[in-house]
Amino acid sequence: MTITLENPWLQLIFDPAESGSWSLQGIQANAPLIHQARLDVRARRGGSMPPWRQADLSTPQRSDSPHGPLTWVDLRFAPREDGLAYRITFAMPETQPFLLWRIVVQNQGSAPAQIERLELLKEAQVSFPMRTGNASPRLAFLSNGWQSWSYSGVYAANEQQRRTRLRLFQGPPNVNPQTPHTRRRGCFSSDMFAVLGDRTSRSALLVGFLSQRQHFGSVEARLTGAVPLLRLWANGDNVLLVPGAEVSTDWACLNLLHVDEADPLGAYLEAVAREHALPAGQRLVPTGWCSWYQFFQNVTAVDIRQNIQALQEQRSALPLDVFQIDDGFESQVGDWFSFKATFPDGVAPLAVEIRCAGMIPGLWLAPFIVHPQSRLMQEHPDWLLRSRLNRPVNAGFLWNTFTTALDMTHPSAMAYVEEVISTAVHRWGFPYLKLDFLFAAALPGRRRDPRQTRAQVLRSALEAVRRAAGETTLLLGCGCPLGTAIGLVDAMRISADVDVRWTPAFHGIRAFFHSEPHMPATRNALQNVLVRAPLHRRWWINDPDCLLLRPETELTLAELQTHASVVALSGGMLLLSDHLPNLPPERLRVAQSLLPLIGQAPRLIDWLDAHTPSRLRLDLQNDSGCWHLLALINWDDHPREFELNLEEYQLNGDGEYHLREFWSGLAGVTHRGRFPLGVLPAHGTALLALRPRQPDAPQYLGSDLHISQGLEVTSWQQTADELNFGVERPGGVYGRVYLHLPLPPSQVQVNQRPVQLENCPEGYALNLAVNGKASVQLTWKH
Ligand code: 9PG
Repeated sequence: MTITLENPWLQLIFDPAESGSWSLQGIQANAPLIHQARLDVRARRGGSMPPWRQADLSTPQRSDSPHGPLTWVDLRFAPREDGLAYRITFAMPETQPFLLWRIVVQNQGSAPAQIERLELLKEAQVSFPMRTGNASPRLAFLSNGWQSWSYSGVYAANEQQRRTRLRLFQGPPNVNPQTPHTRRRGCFSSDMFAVLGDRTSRSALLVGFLSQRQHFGSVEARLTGAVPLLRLWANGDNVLLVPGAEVSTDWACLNLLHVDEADPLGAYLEAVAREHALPAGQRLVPTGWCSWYQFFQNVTAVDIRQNIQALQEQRSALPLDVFQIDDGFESQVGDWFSFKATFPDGVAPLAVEIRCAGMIPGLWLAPFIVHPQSRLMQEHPDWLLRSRLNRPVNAGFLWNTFTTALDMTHPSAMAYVEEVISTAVHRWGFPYLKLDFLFAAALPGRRRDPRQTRAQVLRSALEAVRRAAGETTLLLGCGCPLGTAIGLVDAMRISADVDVRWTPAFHGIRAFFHSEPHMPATRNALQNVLVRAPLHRRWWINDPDCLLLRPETELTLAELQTHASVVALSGGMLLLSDHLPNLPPERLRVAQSLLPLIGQAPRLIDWLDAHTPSRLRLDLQNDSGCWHLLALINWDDHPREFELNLEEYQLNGDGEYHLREFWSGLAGVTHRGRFPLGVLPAHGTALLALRPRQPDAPQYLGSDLHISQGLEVTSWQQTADELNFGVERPGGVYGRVYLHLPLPPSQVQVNQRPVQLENCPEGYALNLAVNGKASVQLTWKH
């Protein structure tokens, strides 16, 4: 007897009496097909999956869930020879375009079992519809990295996955050891979720987990053969399942999507948010200053004070919310209660000063990682996470040494971490914590409690951190395996560190490190900021890391403009990290032009077509009208000529648009949906505001005041003989706004003083002195 579960998007078919495999078919045209999908539980010295015909099958039932009503069936299997009995549940939501399923395993035997992997797709075949006239599908795979810094990006089927050549150094922090990273062409892996898509038919499927509370999830794709193969499994970590105990995987999810829809990952990302019962109304996206990328570990209390003072004095010009002290105040990573000589009074007095300067005090802590020279290491060897050889585990080569980690199942280690967190928040006065190197809690090793998976250990450690910090403290995760922190942190670093360089280097050596995918480098940071932009405001607030503005970096002006454009359009936080007393006004102006933050994530138009998205689109509106903010990024290492093609942004090219580029001031009107942009420098960006041309009405065309070229307009009122509008931006600056006016006005006033309009190719330009605000009035005599 065949069983089917169905919703308007999908049909699940399996025949328990037959093969023990299932298939999933899209109901809408052009959908891919998943077939020969099997499940399995891999245990050490374990048995194998019994035939499905021995399963006890429930009749389909309906129930409510966070994902709306769903229909589900259970298959219950009698215990196999190793005592493991399991239940597989398939659930089909009625109003969501995906299938959910999970495996629950119970040890009904008399001996403990060790679970290696819970395979939710042991090996499934995928086929994409062929478009007539097209040869083979052109497959692409979106890989999500394990933690904040781990490379995320899209690969074409004939490529090799990017991986570190420094396994011993970069592996422990950045790579989930249970997610294979091979050099074989066409073999790709991903953490928590992945997308396999076809660039020809524009259809794709997402597989992944709705949470990472129980296990880390891995995805693998083999695109080498005639039929693409997909695997999805929960990392069992060989933990003990004692007699009588039960373990369930997080829900696996399979979602069919269309590559060119406005929000292709939205259905999945929002399901994940619902699964964690995240509140819908989210906090504002914070702005701030961070000490790391200017001072690194050499930071002193004097540096901190100089920058607090600079921000206090420039409050109106640079209104940042958070002032965050980064790594370098503690006497050693791990020894959080003693300070370096350069912080003679610790950090509590600085928190007071930050508050007095009108900002929120923020502090960096790395609660789970341990420096080998710390007292913590000497005094509490029993708190350390150890390898099978009983040596402290390698947590990676950081701060020029091999580091190690705490065993967070050790109650005393956990108590220490809780004390550190609660002291920082409640005694030192920091309501904002950047919690770094969080992967350290989830490294493989022998733990005091051998029953907990690495994901469970990290989750309970983060829960303890949240309890110690209190509900209202803003927690920013960093170096953190992503899924496990959802619902426990307010914000998350989603990228590698930025750097004063575009590509990675180490002690001045560039060539060898050039292709390192997870190392600090502005290129590596921007890669993940874009690929992971859709997570913003769904799972947390995205932190794209600091924007470095000082001229002393090795970054070109074009690279700085790309960095600023990507940070602004990503919608995430804005953090600065320059010594502010030395920052030249023209560089400060770049930061000012990003305030207030846009706050909303862009569409990544070519997300499945390019390694790094190069075409971003935001649709904005306010009193001045609706406009499109488009970015076109030249990721090439050499200058290149570009032409804007509106079709490539899914915009209708029939009408005419006013266009203005923010960085260069290039302006004009599109012709048949196109506009020549000239040569973009290597790593440069064209950032365009486009407004549909309305020849008969006054129109705002843009300005050099705000990167969005429109959000600076706070009011816009128009009558037959008058136009009044206001602009706002921090600080006192001179700016230029551009207008289209069907008739020249008889009078123009700025802040009630008469001024002159200038003619310019796109219409009229108006010079403005803005001191926080300016109001503009144009009048016409009829
Ligand atoms: C403080 C820094 C900053 C930074 C964090 C984190 O691969 N690595 O060698 C590597 C070193 C440092 C690092 C990330 C990776 O930076 O992201 O913002 O807080 O720690 O030590």
